[in-house]
Amino acid sequence: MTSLRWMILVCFSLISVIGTGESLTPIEPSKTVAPSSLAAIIAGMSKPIADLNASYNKLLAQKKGISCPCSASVIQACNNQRNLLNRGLISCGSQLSSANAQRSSLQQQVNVLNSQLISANVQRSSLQQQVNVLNSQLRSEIAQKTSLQQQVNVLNSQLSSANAQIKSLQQEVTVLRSQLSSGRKLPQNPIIAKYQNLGWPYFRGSLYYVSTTTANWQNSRDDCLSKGADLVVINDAAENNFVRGFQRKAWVGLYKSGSTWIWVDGRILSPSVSYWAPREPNNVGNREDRVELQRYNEFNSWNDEPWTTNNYWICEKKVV
Ligand SMILES: [Ca+2]
Ligand SMILES: [Ca+2]
Repeated sequence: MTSLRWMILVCFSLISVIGTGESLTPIEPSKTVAPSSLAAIIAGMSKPIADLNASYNKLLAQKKGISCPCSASVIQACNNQRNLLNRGLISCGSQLSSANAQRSSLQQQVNVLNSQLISANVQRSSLQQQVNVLNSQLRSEIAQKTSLQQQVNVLNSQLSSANAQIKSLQQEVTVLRSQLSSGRKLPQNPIIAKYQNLGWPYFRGSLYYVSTTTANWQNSRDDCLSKGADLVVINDAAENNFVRGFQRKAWVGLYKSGSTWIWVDGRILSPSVSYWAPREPNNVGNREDRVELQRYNEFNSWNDEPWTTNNYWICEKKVV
């Protein structure tokens, strides 16, 4: 009986050692155990013993599971593969180092190119500024050329008129010479006669025309030129009084070039032969660059006026 109880205790101890995880209540040895109690204890051991067997079988299964299933040839193959992979790894490392070196070199090239790009942009900016300056100069020169061309056109127009007058005078000279050589009495100047017949009044060597319509300064002058004359040049007080007698607010042949007043025959206005109205010329709007006979009832009668104003006009044709 005592040995049986010790066997049970050993079993309990084994269960604890192999770690079934189940806890059993240890049975203290007793010197006085009744046979019925012992039978009950044995009966109560059935389940722990069954559990113990299950744990044993489980451990056996685990032991089989952790045993190496690989043969030597498989291990050798694995080692070969590992060596192969290691060599590949070394090769990759070498390529990586080479690629890093190339990347570093390329980065340096990129830095150099960026530096060159910055320098090129600075040069481009400088060149653009020079281009802007040159364009500005070009526009200014074109404007000057246009202005000069306009002046040339005016001068050409004056030249044409002068040439026409010269030709007319030459014809008159030819006629007069012919008459002189024939000993005939000189008739009245045919030019004076011709224009007086057209209604042009004569005054001290000039013939005059007063328009019956109005036009701007340039068109007025063009009309005079087409008649073999030009806008009137007022040479003195007597002539100023004469043209005032027409009682017309009319253009005369005086215009401004820059800040200088010039007559259409090219002479600069003399301050001593100027008959400006009070507070004139006042250049209103900074665009009054032509002269009209405005206050014709007053001796000081001139006014500066924009060339676009429509006025009557007075032509003068010198014949002496
Ligand atoms: Ca005159
Ligand atoms: Ca004025």
